[in-house]
Amino acid sequence: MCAFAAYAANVTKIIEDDFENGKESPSILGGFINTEMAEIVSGDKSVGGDKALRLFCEGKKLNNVVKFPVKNGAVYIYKFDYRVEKLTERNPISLMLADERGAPPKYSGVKTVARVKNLKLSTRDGFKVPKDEKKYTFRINMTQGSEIVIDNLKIYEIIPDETNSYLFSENHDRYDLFFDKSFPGMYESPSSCSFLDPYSPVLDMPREKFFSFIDKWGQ
Ligand SMILES: [Ca+2]
Repeated sequence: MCAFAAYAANVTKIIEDDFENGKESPSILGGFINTEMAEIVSGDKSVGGDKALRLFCEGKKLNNVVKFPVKNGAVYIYKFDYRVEKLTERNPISLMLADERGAPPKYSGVKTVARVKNLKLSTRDGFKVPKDEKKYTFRINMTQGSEIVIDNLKIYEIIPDETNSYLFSENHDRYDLFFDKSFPGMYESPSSCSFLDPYSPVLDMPREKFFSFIDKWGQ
């Protein structure tokens, strides 16, 4: 018997992979990984557990290692552990939404990892897909000459609904501090993808409950 209320927010697990199943790992079987640029490594080469995924890009023009279609208006949150093994003058990988031409939507940004070698680190962030008519993909791109081992890759999709859509403003200039009407004056809102947990109870909170300190005069 469950003592808690049923979880209602519209969250889908796209990938949750520790790569311990090797070539049978869900993200490889699911076709999310371009296996020409990826291989399973184990033992000392791993980042967590016995196995992890090494991504490399050796002189190939095509550098797109992860790509899947995303839904307009949805939010995608990713997390993973990593260790950079080979660095160039650029960031080893970049994560982005891309339109059909491969360009990021306005103000969506391109996320990277730390340019630090041989240290186990973690990252988390995400994107809001514009609510327009274009088709977008979520991509992880490799820089030529780079190598990185990743593990515990998690990507979640949140479809904002009538309860929680106030938490997710459209992409905007981060210096336009009054664009986000729910959180005016803040560079990062409490639902920023860099800290939001996809199973946070905040996603089940209507605006009136979240802003319980705001009285009927809006003060
Ligand atoms: Ca692992």
